[in-house]
Amino acid sequence: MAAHRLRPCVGRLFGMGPELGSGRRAYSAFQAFTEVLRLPSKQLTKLVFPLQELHGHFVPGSRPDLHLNIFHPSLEDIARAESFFTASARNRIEYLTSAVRLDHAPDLRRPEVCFIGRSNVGKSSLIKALFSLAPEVEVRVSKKPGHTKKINFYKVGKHFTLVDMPGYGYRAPEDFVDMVETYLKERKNLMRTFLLVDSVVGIQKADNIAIEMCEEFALPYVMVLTKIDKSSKGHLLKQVLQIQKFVDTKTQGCFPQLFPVSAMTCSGIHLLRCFIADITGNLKTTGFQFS
Ligand SMILES: Nc1nc2c(ncn2[C@@H]2O[C@H](COP(=O)(O)OP(=O)(O)O)[C@@H](O)[C@H]2O)c(=O)[nH]1
Ligand SMILES: [Mg+2]
Repeated sequence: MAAHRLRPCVGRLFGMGPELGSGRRAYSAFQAFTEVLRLPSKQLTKLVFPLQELHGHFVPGSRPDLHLNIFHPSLEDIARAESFFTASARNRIEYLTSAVRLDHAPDLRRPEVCFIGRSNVGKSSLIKALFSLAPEVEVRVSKKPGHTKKINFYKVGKHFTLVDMPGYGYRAPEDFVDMVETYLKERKNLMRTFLLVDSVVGIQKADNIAIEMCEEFALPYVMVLTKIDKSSKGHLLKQVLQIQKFVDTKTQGCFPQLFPVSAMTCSGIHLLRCFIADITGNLKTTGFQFS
């Protein structure tokens, strides 16, 4: 299936030639933050802080309203966060179980974060990219794209659980509302919902289902913009500004800072790992100006 074809964080990185962008060495090269730290600063910013890099492309003095520094951890904090996502005998990262209804969900004391979004927005690919330091984890993808009908739970050591929700929109399972709505409304250990929006097309009608749910249940949620490698810089800038405006003017519970990512180039993945480790209470970064 399509998601299998996408090897996270490979290729097109920094516009590399094919000899660098493919092959095993390149595949592993930027997974580990120690390698990232060796990059020249411009490339490091592009990989680790994609929003900041985009911001640098605005005409000086135009003051676009992007929030860049609400969560802005140090490189040391990002490196620390990585340990939570690195599988070892003492930090087991694994697929736990699937559920079709909340009463089938594991009763967990650990904090939980979940990922929701339209079918094909890139949920499974993002989860794979987040888990690229734990390559044994089997990220469940449905045989046909957009057909994830179950809520999938992944255990990240003793620290937190990451939850992949069924996609909505095109061919969404009929009982989607039952499943997702009940989960969002009633899951006691849910710390944050990550709402994925495709950066190529921006917020679509179907995305409003999830946005309205999060707003209605007063959930704290975060907008993650996927597939940022696919657009030209100009197109991406336009979309990001539009989405930022939407968040600023139309939402209450949405975290004001956007998280652009690419599962393909690994852009934004290290920062997102750090944010997850932080909001689940594991990291205690100095990255928040306020929370
Ligand atoms: N170029 C690019 N393609 C992506 C990215 N993330 C996902 N895709 C592709 O988008 C399609 C849907 O991805 P998938 O993760 O299965 O979406 P899901 O239905 O939300 O789980 C697949 O063909 C992926 O290869 C990305 O960051 N960049
Ligand atoms: Mg999926």
